[in-house]
Amino acid sequence: MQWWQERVVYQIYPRSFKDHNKDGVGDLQGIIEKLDYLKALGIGIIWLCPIYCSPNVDYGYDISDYKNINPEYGTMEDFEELIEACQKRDIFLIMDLVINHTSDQHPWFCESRDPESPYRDYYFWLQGKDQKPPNNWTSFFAEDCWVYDDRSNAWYLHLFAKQQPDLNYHNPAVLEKIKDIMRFWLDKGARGFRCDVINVIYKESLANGKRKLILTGSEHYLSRPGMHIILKHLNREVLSQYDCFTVGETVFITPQVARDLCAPERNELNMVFSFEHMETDQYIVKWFKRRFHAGRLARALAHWQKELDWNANYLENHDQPRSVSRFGDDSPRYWQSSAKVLATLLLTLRGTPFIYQGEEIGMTNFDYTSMEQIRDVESRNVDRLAKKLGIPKKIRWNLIRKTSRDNARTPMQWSDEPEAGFSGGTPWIDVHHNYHQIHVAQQEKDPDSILNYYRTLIRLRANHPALLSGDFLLVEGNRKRIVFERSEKEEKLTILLSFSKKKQRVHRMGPVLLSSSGRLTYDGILLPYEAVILRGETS
Ligand code: ISL
Ligand code: CA
Repeated sequence: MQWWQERVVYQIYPRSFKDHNKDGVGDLQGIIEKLDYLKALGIGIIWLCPIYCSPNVDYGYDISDYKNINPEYGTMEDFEELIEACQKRDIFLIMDLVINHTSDQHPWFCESRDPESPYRDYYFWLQGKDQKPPNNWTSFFAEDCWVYDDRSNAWYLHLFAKQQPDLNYHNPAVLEKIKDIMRFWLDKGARGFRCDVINVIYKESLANGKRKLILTGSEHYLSRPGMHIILKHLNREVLSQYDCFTVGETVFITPQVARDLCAPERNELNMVFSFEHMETDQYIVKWFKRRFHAGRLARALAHWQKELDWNANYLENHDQPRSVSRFGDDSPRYWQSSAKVLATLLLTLRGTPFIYQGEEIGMTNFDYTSMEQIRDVESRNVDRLAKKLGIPKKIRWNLIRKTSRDNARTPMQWSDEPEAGFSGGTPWIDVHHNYHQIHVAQQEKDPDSILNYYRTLIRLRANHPALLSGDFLLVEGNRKRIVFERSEKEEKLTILLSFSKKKQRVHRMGPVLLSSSGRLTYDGILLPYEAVILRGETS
């Protein structure tokens, strides 16, 4: 096995993790402060969301300088100290590689607004017809894909926010710059990259797209052959020279393309994040939620377990609502038990587990009451669009509440001190009021806490070949429970997960390796929201 298969990854959204200098914004020194906490959790890799200079329209995903640290987060010396502090604890660090677009404040883009500039072709500058944009594409963030620029007398393309112009990979100079940036961070000691929306980087054509409810035009840039060529190039020229790994964020990806991207002999990426399981509580698009159904989740997960040899497993990230609020039950009665069920699921699937900050203490969706508290550009755009369509305020708010990316971006709840111990100042985004009940300090003390359960699971995964490298087999997946097996030579484990508020009879036998309720024997009755791992059961 590779080190990136054995280790567990922890994702940090630096802005909301830990504020060291008390200015309300999380920072690199804050992360250093918490490395021992992460070590004790048992993780082996940190994925750091973007920490580069950024005007923060999309909080770091709009980069204005790829080789410097956003002063809000610290300095390059802080970064070097962080790398060293990680190395001391045998923790590897991977960076976020955001190369589909830059910020509109990036010098390349500023220059490119001049039609004569050598940077002109770094982006897509096109003439429209009759005051209309060059094509009919629509963006990921509920707005048009083109902005007209007076100075340039032309339109530029942006698949995300207006302030995130897309880079043009038909221009070889762009790729050279990206290679240089990658080497820069790898030379500083980074051990790889999470590659932002990597399967949209190559625009094969700029022709009109088939009209669709979302992402009109995407057939011209989703997973095109040109993407494979670029990734092979980056791998050959840069990545293969280092002991590092990549995980691609791949939107609307099919298993076939994912297999191609990850096939060792093709030398492109090592793993991908797929989204099918995140869509199991949605109608068509994320803004229309339907009731969660564990059977659908099980089938989506099993589908990818079967199709790929190795998965990047996750239930949360900085773009998604909190899993306990979404797939579990965040009411006081079932909050703890359902969070443990989800923890068991995440840590016992075949693949590399990715834990998102706060997931390990069961943090929940925000309790905000108004749009004023929302910081996310996507949510603001969606609200604006919905308003334009005449959708009443109450319905709009309901939509935002369930789907906003800010659900995952409330400050990490460290203690019940003011501002959840996140900051001594006023946080850039409101803290959840439930921090008095849900916080790290309390869970450190409580042997039955979600946090301590995560620690146990991570240890278990490291010590059981069946969990590390065993085959996966879905036995059962329905509204009430998910049952699957992991097996490797002599060892076979059966994982029973209840998604029900009622007890249920599930006939399985074998000694208990771990149960979320703490019991040591299993009598055929699964308790409400209980997780049980049994030894040696054959199906
Ligand atoms: O956020 C989403 C669902 O809520 C996705 O549509 C998301 O925009 C998509 O997965 C791409 O995400 C990545 O690139 C974006 C950035 O805003 C996200 O934070 C990042 O994870 C643009 O860089
Ligand atoms: Ca700070």
